[in-house]
Amino acid sequence: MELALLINQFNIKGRLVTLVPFGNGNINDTFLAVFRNTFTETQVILQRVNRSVFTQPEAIMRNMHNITLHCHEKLEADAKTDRDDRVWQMPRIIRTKDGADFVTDENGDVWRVITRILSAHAFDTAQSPEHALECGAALGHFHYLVSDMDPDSIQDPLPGFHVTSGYLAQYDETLMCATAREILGASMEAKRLAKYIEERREFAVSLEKAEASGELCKRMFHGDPKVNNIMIDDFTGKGTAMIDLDTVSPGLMHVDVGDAVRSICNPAGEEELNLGKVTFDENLFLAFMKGYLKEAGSFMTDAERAYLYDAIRLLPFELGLRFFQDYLAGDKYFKVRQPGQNLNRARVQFRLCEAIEARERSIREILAKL
Ligand code: GN1
Ligand code: MG
Repeated sequence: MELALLINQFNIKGRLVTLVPFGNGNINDTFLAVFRNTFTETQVILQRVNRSVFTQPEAIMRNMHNITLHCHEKLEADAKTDRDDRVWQMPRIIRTKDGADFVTDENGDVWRVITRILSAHAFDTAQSPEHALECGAALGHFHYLVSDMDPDSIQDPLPGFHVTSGYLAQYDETLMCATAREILGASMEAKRLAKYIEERREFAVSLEKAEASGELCKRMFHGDPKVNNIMIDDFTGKGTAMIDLDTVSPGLMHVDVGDAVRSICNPAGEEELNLGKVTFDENLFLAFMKGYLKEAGSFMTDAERAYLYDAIRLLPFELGLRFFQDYLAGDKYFKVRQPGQNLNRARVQFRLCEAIEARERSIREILAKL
């Protein structure tokens, strides 16, 4: 179906004047749509949910309905008494003219429309320590927002998401396939990454072990809090919203902190080709943690604090492993614009993981002082 016909099924005032691809997401297809009438304009986000990743897109939409309902009520109640110098926001689902949360097209694809957070932007890399601090505050505030949600109101959006042992098993399975072994055999760099993985199998399950022993417990988490999912107010420079709510579900808060840190503290970003530029910036890290703890420090347990370093080391490793497995499997999961892109993404994450390992002592010192 033509996109313009599709979006006109949603209840949006005005006439459609622009519909263009938007953002840098690796999974869903995202468009910006602008509607105008004689005195104002409305900007919304149109998205096709990636069905090969989210195999139950209707469940994703039910989750989003429940999450936004819960958080909007809380945001509105807080706004009445809040003396904070900012307004926290969250996108809202725009319904169809028939009152549904989404449209299913003739191919069975699920399309949704959500509000755009206006006068705010997300960046692909951290711009400054102040920006990192605001990212921390936004994630911490998000954890506060979802902290009292009923986990049973959420259906697991991606079973096994952020279970590193599962990704190792998937990687091993991929390597059983002859074409994957050929791809691996053809590149020195790929062989180097394979060795890197082998040396870290034991460490890769440390958080899973802590969870199994009861030291760490799941709470509601975001699942994908990378820097370009955190909206910053254009006028004040303050964090205002977390977007991309598809993976919000019960999970370890460490995973969120680790994932945000791996994307914020590497100023070169996820697509850097020159590995020499990939580093772990301790100033950005300190700023991020300060912002996070200001909003979420009060409900973080000692055990959670004790495992933060492991999470910070694990998340770039896990993402590197996911990119590398996808490269060997023929780029089936993450969108690529050129061949070898997933291999390079894996190189970046593993280099970042190395940089973190080299700075273990000072990272632990920073954490201990917070
Ligand atoms: C994917 O869709 P996007 O780009 O926000 C991925 C994350 C990765 C991220 C890396 C559901 O997120 O887990 O960290 O790419 N999301 C899913 O850029 O797999
Ligand atoms: Mg996402």
